[in-house]
Amino acid sequence: MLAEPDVQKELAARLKDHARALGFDLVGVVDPARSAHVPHFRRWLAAGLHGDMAYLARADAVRRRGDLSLSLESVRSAVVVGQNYYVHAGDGEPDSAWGRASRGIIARYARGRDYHKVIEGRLRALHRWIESEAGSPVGGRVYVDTGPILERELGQRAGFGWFGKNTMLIAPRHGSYFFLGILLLDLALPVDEAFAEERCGTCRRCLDACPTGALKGYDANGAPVMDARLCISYLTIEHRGPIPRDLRRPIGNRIFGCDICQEVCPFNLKFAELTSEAGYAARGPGERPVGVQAEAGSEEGRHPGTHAPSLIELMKMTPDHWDSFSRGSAIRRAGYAGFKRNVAVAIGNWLRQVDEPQPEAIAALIDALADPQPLVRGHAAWALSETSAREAPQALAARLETEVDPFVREELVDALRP
Ligand code: B12
Ligand code: SF4
Ligand code: SF4
Repeated sequence: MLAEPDVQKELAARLKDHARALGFDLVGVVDPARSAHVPHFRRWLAAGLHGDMAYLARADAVRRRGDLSLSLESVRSAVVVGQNYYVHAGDGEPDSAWGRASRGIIARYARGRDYHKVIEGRLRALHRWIESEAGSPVGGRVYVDTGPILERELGQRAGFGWFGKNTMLIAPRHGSYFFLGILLLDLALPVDEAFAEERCGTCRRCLDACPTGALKGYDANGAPVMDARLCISYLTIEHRGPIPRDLRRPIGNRIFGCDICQEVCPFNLKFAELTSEAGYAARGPGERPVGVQAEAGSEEGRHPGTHAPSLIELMKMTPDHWDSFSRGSAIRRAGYAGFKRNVAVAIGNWLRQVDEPQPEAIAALIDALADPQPLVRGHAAWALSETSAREAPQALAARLETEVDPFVREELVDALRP
């Protein structure tokens, strides 16, 4: 008969095999000891670097980040998983919208099915498996970016990798294109060794490539710092209001999220491999993500998909088309107005670069001046001001005559300035 520690060791080994069979690429177990990174997190909040992500700063949520037992009182271990999501256009190019300013770039993590759904379901299956192995109920709780947990710190403690200067957790033989998920358990398991090295060395490619200067390098404690208020991912997904004017141009044609600081990272250039998860693949026009069901009675099929979508078509999306485009996808988080705001900015950045007239794009922007959402109207005004189209000043002036929203008026006045 095996001694108790051997039984636990054997269970942990089988649990890891089972997690891999469920589609996870990385798996480790950590002690639910108090977080060592919470003081850094508090300093980050105190400096206001989280922008308007108020949910991060809630006092109870900050306390829970420091102490996993506030999320599961009886927690005795945490299983940490990582799942590769690397996808590219499939035509041999790393990204088919690179260098095609009339197309939008959607960050890789959001081109297919919403990862929260995929990973949550698998972690629940892992939990059920543990209960069946234990022969009795085991308390457990699942998190995938769905609660106040410092997931990257747990990933580092599980031995996955180190914090790069781009603030990503980087696994030495995988790179950083992986999601994290956590299963808290009321079951003691042998823990893995934390990843103790830092492998960026003198490299600073991500710092140099970030178009907005959001990455600030390591601080005196060895923690990488990001000013999220400048990050394109924050601006195009989390931020609810207008995009600050000076940040609109650097966004280029990135309409949801940003992968630049991962694209330039030598660990991704060398090790990134396509994910085996079919659900994460980009979708063609009108397609739903793999695994997402059609909604009865809803209008399907009227969107350009996530594979280098045409900005003009995105700009013309109605709320119904948006509903079908974003269903079952992480893209939904931006909301209809936020997403169209991003598309308007990208169109402005495209039209600034081209000499040939683009009547369809101009017409879509002029229509957007009458959008019910002030956020969309305001950014459409900015986008028109970035063009040399003859119709633009007339359309802007006409809108100014009837516009009542103060933000949109300000944008219109600014756009009309010579
Ligand atoms: C808020 C958030 C964002 C914000 C802020 C990002 C940031 N860098 O802080 C925004 C909207 C910008 C964002 C963007 C993205 N995100 Co995000 N995001 C989160 C979320 C919900 C919380 C992160 C957080 O608390 N940030 C605050 C900082 C202070 O904490 P931290 O990043 O966890 O880690 C810090 C400390 O641990 C500390 N630290 C590191 N080493 C040391 C050493 C010492 C001694 C000390 C004291 C501290 C210390 O420094 C780290 C960075 O500042 C997590 C999910 C989660 N619950 O953790 C996902 C998460 C971090 N995001 C993820 C992803 C995929 C992205 C994007 C790639 C999406 C995209 N393509 O657009 C980008 C990447 C941008 C980037 N370079 O980070 C993944 C990252 C996976 C990975 N391999 O790292 C996560 C884990 C979601 C998931 N479940 O998979 N995100
Ligand atoms: S995700 Fe983009 S904007 Fe944000 S830090 Fe990385 S390169 Fe900069
Ligand atoms: S690009 Fe260089 S500095 Fe940045 S995370 Fe990758 S290895 Fe580190």
